[in-house]
Amino acid sequence: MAEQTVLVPILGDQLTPAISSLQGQAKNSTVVLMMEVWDEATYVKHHKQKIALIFSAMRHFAAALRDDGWTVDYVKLTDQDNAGSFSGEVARAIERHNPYRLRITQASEWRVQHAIDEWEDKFPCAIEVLSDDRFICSRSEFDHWAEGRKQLTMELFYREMRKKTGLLMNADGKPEGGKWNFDSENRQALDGALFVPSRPRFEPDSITKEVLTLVESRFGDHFGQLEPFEWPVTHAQACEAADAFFQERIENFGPYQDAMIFGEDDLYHSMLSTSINIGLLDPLDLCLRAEQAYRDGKAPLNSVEGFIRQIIGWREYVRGFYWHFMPALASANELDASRPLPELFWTGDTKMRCLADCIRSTNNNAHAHHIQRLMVLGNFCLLAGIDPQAVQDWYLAVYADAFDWVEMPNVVGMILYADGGRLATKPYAASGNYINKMSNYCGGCDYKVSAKTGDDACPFNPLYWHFMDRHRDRLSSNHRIGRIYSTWDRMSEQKQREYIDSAEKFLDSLEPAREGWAR
Ligand code: FAD
Ligand code: DLZ
Ligand code: SF4
Repeated sequence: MAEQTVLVPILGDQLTPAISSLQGQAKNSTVVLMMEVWDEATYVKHHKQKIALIFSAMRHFAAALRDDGWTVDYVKLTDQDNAGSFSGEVARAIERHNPYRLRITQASEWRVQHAIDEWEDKFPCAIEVLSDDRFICSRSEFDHWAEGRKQLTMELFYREMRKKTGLLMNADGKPEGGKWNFDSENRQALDGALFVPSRPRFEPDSITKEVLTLVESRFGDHFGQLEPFEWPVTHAQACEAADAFFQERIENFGPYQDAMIFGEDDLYHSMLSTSINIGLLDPLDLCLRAEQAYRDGKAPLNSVEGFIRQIIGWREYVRGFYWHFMPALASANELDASRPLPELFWTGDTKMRCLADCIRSTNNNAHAHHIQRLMVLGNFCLLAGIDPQAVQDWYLAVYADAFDWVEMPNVVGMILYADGGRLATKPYAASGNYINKMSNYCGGCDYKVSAKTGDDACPFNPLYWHFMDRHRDRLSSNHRIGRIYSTWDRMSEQKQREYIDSAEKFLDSLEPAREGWAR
């Protein structure tokens, strides 16, 4: 090793060979540091599959770097004097390697970046923090776009990203197909008989098997089923998963994006978020492949535009939004929601068939698809007035693709309206009708979706009006929602009372989660 050593810590979601911290580095003077640390695995008690995914992908990535000629100092969770935190491990590595400089790509999460910001004063070497160029929109670019805007409309941001990337843009500067957004074609319910090709599932190799044993022994009390563990853990596996999506499922991705079928966990979704978020797949590359599928006549525009919008629209937008509003975003609670998260979110023990199925999928796969997270689980949390901190902890803990920067705007802004409407123009509140329209859940449910009040009524029905009634002051002036109050006002006092009483009886029946599930 040359005298002028540079230490390059690579975090668990930076598993990209071209990560900015490695760009331009000479292999003979660089020590890559990778750390399995107790703090990261337990600051919330992540789903077992999530910990296994990160550790296994980290170990495979370290092996690939070594094969490519890099020196990698890999600290395992079980290493005897593991310090348990990023800062502790970096301190030990500095003693071991005596680097003159430490180079790191900005952490994706505020919590971790905050710790990195203290390294300058803590450590004897120079600290260089590089921006994460795997995102299409830089943090400063988002801040510039957001400046002076009261409402940060995703659709407008998305158009800027279309122009910036040229994706689905024509030579005359107009969007392909004459429209920016084909969402109106993407709301079809699914016939349960429709054939859905299953995604590739990856057998654990020896590295993953070792990690699975470690996770079971150290994190056995965390939520979720560990096996079967089938997530891609290498770039090659993630590419295979992406290939299968582009060959078999993207065609139907758009139309059935919001559909839900009991027991069907993937449908036509890409199931690529875990791979994208930890760096195994490049988001822009995926969008280019989606566009190619359209240009080659293999997928319709509504599917391809929808997929691209999720990535260069929503994904980039929530990341910019997160950094723009942190750290205040973490404690935002505009609707003063304070109810504890119910125990059923951890056990799935509920007669509500839609909730039970989404929680089953979450438990089995560390995954639920977007509309389940938004319109079943999220809608429930919004209507029941669950404390935003508890909801954040839950979503962060249970999903394998969950990192603060993407989970928090979706929870605080999109589902809970706790940011006061900066992200969403109105709360995504819905009664049982919506779920009935988009799924086959209600048919086999103990509750009746058609019943509005009473013990056998779908709980979403009275909860919807309870929510509207208790937030009247805040919401009635919202032009997208205000007219709902005319419907409420036209109801008899007795009907209104029945709604409120049914909702309160249901809310009173919810058992709060026992201590120790999330933290
Ligand atoms: P697809 O349906 O195939 O979509 C393609 C890709 O678009 C996804 O892989 C993802 O990268 C991106 N995407 C889609 N919607 C969003 C969105 N709203 N925000 C950011 N990216 C999006 N996604 C995460 O990656 N991590 C999270 O922690 C997370 N938490 C969420 C919490 C809530 C309350 C909600 C409503 C959504 C959340 N999402 C999160 C977004 C979305 O649910 C997941 O990205 C998606 O379900 C992942 O499955 P998929 O790869 O099959 O996605
Ligand atoms: C999620 C996670 C877990 C469970 N464990 C680790 C770990 O031991 N080492 C690591 O480098 N990263 C881990 N991660 C992902 C990190 O939490 C993620 O990289 C940072 O939070 C990014 O800010
Ligand atoms: Fe869910 Fe209500 Fe339908 Fe039951 S009736 S599945 S609780 S929406």
